[in-house]
Amino acid sequence: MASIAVCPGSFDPITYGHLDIIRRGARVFDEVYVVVLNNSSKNPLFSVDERISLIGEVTKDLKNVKVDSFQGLLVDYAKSVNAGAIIRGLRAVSDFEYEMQITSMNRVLNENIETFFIMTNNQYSFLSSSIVKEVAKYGGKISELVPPAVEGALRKKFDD
Ligand code: COD
Repeated sequence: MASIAVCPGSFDPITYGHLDIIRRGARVFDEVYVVVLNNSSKNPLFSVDERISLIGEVTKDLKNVKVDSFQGLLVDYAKSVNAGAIIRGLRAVSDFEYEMQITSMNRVLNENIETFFIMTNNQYSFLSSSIVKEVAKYGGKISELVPPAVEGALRKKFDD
């Protein structure tokens, strides 16, 4: 039976940190669904369609990665694609409390879906979508933080 995982997030926008987690997850699982979901505590800059399009562009070389979006609970999405695993990234101790909270909640909602954590690559340990947006907003260099397609999309957002 194929091992199927979902890699959920806001991806607003996708960064090299996210991409590293997706690539490494795709080496472990047969199929990985990268799914854009709503995080109720965040106010996104990019629309869901824009985020999906950017993720699709930067993961197009990964043949076992599919990109999708979902309105609702992550565990319901995972069940709909027969995924038995959720992949999350961990950057620092500061991520731990939040990740533990959502992992425990997801387990209460569906005890058959296991969460797996991938430790950040050292070079991306400081990287987040919020930091990238802030640097881009004030015209700073972001070429080492996001793929060229994402850099272009950010420049366009802030130039408009
Ligand atoms: N290095 C490694 N990992 C990274 C890096 C980096 N530099 N940057 C981000 N990551 C990881 C994050 O730790 C996370 O695991 C993943 O990449 C995605 O990050 P974000 O910030 O894009 O996504 P989040 O954390 O906003 O996603 C939260 C969800 C949208 C998944 C969550 O809110 C959710 O599941 N919403 C749906 C409703 C639901 O089911 N709620 C119940 C559970 S609380």
